[in-house]
Parts: sequence; C-alpha cells; structure tokens
Amino acid sequence: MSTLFVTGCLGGSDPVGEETTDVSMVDEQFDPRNVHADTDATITWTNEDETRHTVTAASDNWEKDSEVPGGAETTHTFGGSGVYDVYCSVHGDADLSGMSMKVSIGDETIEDPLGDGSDADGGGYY
Ligand SMILES: [Cu+2]
Repeated sequence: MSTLFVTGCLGGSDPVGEETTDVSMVDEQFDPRNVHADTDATITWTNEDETRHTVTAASDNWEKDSEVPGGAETTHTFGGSGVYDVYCSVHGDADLSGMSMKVSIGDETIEDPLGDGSDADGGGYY
C-alpha cells in the first residue's frame, strides 16, 4: 500500500528503501538490502544464520567492522544524514557484490538501490 510511505519525510521525496531499524542476516544476505531510518535511529543487525557474518563499512563515511556469530546481533547509530554502504566481509565485498546493503539516514535517499539478490544488481548468493 503506497499510503504507508506518505508520512515519511516532510517536504522531501519518498525515501528509497524499507523504513526499518531491524535488518536480518539470513541465507548469506542482508534483508532488507535497502533501508531508510531517521537520524537518531539505531540500526540492529540480527544474524539468523548459524554461520558467522560481519557488519563492515563499505563506504568511507562511517566506521564499523563487527563480527556477528550465528544468533547474535550488532548495532550502530549513524547520526547524520547520509547513505552508508555495508557488507559482510565473509560473504560479500566492499564493491557491494555478494552480501551487502545500503542504509540511508535522514534526508538522504538511495539513488541506486541494490536488488533483492540477483547478480546483475550487485547481489547474489555465494
Ligand atoms: Cu556473511
């Protein structure tokens, strides 16, 4: 229902990506792969796989490299508006191939969202 997105950002265009602070790490991919949240939001990544993943910065506008064992979680508060690239250093790459995602915060929107998992869109499962 498109009406869900109407109340997002006052005066701005609708942000690309799912409005959530909860990201799953499942089947060696992030879900969802395109996320939007407010500037004060804390994103929580939960590893629903049994294997180890990482939440690692793939863009130089933030810093994180956290190992997340199966069943565990990690969090990050970005603070400022921006688009932040994320990847798993086990199953993805900093070029956003494989296990990777984008987080847009505040007024920023994702201009080139990642696909659900196809290789053509920079996704894909290994
Ligand atoms: Cu991984």
